[in-house]
Amino acid sequence: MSSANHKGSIVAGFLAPHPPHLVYAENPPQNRVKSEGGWEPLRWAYEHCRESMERLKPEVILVHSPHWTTIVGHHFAAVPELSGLSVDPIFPHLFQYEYSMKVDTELARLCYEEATSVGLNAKLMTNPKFRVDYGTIVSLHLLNPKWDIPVLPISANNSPYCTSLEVGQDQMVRLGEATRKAIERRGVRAVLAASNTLSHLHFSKEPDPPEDMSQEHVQSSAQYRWDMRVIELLRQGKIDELRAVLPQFMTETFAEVKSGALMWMLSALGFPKTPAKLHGYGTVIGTGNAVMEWNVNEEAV
Ligand code: 2X7
Ligand code: FE2
Repeated sequence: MSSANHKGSIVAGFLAPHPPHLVYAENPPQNRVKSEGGWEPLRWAYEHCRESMERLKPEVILVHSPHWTTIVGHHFAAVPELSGLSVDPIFPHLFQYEYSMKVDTELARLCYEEATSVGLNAKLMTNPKFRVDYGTIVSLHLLNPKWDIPVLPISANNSPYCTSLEVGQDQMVRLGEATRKAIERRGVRAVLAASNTLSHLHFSKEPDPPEDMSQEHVQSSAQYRWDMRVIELLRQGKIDELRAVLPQFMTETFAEVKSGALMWMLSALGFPKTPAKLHGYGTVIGTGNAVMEWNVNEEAV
């Protein structure tokens, strides 16, 4: 790992959605339940991310997941190794994953320091028996199935749900800035994973079997059009326009980005006006999932 005397940097950011179906469909040894495949276009999109990860050689992956919800404050995992069985509460028949991950606890401490210094309520999560949520695991697995890079899971404080969209998103902007400063102080090459689906209205009845791709389709044309609009803005680097329409997008499509990961990542990247790469888009039980990448610091490779 780089020395703390050397200034660290964010080498890439990924929009890395976490439907458990994608891990289920891949049949990795860690997942106790097996499938006949499915959702290939999205899984191929993640193959491009895996190639980027090989090239970028990050020393840590930070992931912000909406399924680690914390009521008071933004939490940073600060246990050197976390392992156990993670079961998706909604799709236990698809996701029963035996995980084992090394955590960059020093980076957690620096993130905590930086977050509290800008007035955010933050906490270090030090419970060694903590059960890691499926959102964190799915995004991390899909980006790096070898699990050979330390990680830093970050919780989703539910301020956008119990205060207002504006307060919630403002907190994510500050959390992103704090995260960037912590990475610089830590002296590591970091990748950020925003673990978010876009439009989030989904089917109320699951196909049988779940991987029957003849049943997979967009939930509504309006949702699809919203997803395309958001993706196009990101592809063109029109970040100011994106920020202006995000509240309406969140409200009209129940977009999972409301929980803050996308805003956190864009803020940490300095709201890049460079075009994002779209690796792929696809639906999972009707929700809209875009796999995207920002290389804002390519010269650091
Ligand atoms: O958590 C999720 C999700 N965000 C999208 C689709 C399907 C399942 O779980
Ligand atoms: Fe989700």
